[in-house]
Amino acid sequence: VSSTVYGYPRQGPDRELKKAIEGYWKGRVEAPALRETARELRRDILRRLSESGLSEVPTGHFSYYDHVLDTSVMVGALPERHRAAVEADALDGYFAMARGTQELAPLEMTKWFDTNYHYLVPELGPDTVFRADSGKQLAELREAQELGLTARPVLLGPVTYLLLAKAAPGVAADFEPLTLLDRLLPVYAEILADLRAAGAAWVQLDEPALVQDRGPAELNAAARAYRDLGALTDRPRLLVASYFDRLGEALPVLAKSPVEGLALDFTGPAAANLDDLAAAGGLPGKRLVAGIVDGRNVWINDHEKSLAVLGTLLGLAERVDVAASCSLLHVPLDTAAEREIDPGILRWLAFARQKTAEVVTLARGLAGGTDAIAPQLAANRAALALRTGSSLVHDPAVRARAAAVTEADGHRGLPYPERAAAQRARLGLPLLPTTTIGSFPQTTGLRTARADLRAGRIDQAGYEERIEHEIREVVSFQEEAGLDVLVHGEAERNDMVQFFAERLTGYLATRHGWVQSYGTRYVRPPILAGDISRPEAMTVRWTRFAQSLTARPVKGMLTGPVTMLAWSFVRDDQPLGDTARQVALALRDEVSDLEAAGTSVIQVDEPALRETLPLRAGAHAAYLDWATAAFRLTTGGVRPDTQIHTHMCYAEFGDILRAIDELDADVISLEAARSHMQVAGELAAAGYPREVGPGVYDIHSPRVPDQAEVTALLRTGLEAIPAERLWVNPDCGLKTRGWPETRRSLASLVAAARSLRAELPGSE
Ligand code: THG
Ligand code: ZN
Repeated sequence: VSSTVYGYPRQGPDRELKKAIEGYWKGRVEAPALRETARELRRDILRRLSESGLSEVPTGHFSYYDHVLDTSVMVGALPERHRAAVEADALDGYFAMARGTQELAPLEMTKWFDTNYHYLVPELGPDTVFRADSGKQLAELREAQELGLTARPVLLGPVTYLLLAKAAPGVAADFEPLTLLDRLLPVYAEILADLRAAGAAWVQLDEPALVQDRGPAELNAAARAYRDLGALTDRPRLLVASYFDRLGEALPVLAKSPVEGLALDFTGPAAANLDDLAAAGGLPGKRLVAGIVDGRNVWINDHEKSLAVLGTLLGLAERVDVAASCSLLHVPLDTAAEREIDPGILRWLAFARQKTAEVVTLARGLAGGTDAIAPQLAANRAALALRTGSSLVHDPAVRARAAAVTEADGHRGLPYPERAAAQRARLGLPLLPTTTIGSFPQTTGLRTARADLRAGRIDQAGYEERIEHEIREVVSFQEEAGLDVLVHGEAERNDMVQFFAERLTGYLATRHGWVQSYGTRYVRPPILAGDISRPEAMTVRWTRFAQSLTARPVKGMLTGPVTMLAWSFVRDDQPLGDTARQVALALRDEVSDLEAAGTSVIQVDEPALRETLPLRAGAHAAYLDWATAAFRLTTGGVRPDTQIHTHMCYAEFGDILRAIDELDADVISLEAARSHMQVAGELAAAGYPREVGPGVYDIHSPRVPDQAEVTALLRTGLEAIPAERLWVNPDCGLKTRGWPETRRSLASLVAAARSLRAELPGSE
């Protein structure tokens, strides 16, 4: 029984990789120094994995930015526009594809399945010519071999690579990348031959796209791909890996293929793989790698349960090995770095380093019986008991309150048309009211103030003075700019999830728990550890302060329950819907306190509502039910004349239009500028009856729109949404932007709204 993992956090204990890459971009680090930092970090990972007793280490999973982009490089699928840059300098060309340049747009970025990692979307077309470039894979394999380790190169598989791709600019949008499979397979064949020549006994091909609902054409492509690759004579043994859900219809396809091994996920919803595998007659003659340690959450494994599953699997394959369910990229590095979390609690948490040790223990237990791992089993049992018995986990008052929630709690007192009339009377806004999404530029001064407070260089009073000053500036700027509904700017917030997590009981925050979000950007997802309650109001103080400075309405700003779950590590000991309900009740109290403090407009952001949609359509309805119920529980208790806003980023709303309607928010703002208001049309076509603010400029770029451009977008918006229900706002929050472009962009926005208002009937 061997033990392995598929990937490991790349950034280093102190995010050395981020610092080296960003230093390189700024010209402060030379290319050789960056390469050396990366090499050292890879060597550290290999040493650490082998010291933990892992029998087979993965290679090739390292990345300067993203492993899907690395795959595009490996198969030579570079966008035409970047080819010259790549030929001039491979590293600079690579970063040009990832981030763009003054002249050239980068590749599009999107979510890696239902995780919080983002990958760069391959751009393909009928003219794409693939060409094998095994260089990176070979170099990383050699590094492991030089340390004397048994290494297994990990590659993104050809089917998933094509399924993640989209039509390149200028190619018909209905082009199907999967039609390129026959051209791509010979390139994989060449790379496999190179890896075998270099001494790789096994190569892993990751095919997570096969855990999604796939039709006959796609399943056929998978069958063909692995029949053809399996038929090659000059190749290593092949391990086809799936993760994030059950393999379903693709399981018999891969089981019948000539590949020597399958890696399956046996955690969460993917635990269904066990029954599916038994029903399919197992994997006779094949190697099964069992992903039994959850690779994307932070709880310790239940060893006795896992050994029972592994024991059953022994009868279903020729050989069974133990692994984490997916790459450990999605969890932080090491719990030992968390000095501020109670040591008793740390014992029930496992980050990448601890998960690797769990995999090794389970492999030993499977091979040698429970006697072989008696001390580890005892420690595991004790730690699990600590968690079950913890007072952080169980709060009877929270449970009682959640159990007493009624259907009526999730419904506003009056239907939307009557609420809208009451809100119109209370707020007295003009047609096409202008507002922003919530955050204003987070200046280095603000970040320094937060760091100074932490380090004790300034005291709480000094910090609050700094925040007050910032809010005064932001409010007076918005008044001068002529915005109608103001915000306080969120100067006091670091991250829109972390800020609330730090103020709610039952949540744990980490100091060093960085997880890659995209490229050199990281987040520290907080941990939903126990029953959630709110000891005191979280946002009222600064909202009230901002409101005291102006006669115009200031929006209260909250992060919604679905996003709080999506960007945290969630409990695995109760259904997600139960956790969402507890978070919703805490937020409901905040909404109520804001309302009592005189706030007339309250925004509850749900940018993650779409991105958390389950991978398989069969699970969508249940998810959307608890998700919309949690939002309505958060907002359902307010008076009819309190206006509830929500905001969502990202533009693919097609799958969730019904859910957006069921939120019953009075106003929704959405990302729309890059798609030229397309979502306004989609919402209107779906009969959406309430107010909409399709973003009129893209805040992800420093580009400043002029008044004519905003006016044109608003006219498009007005074709879909009547003026009485159309709001004017940017695409998203402004915290990543600078002040100069923010001033000019908002000036265009207000000027466009005013000039259009003057044209509309019923305006004075
Ligand atoms: N908060 C959280 N999760 C998220 C987002 C968020 N997931 C999805 C999306 N937004 C990811 N986007 C980003 C954007 C910027 C950064 C990270 C994720 C970022 N991070 C800083 C860095 O790496 O330097 C660190 C920020 C910090 O100090 O906390 O800039 O908004 N939870
Ligand atoms: Zn947004």
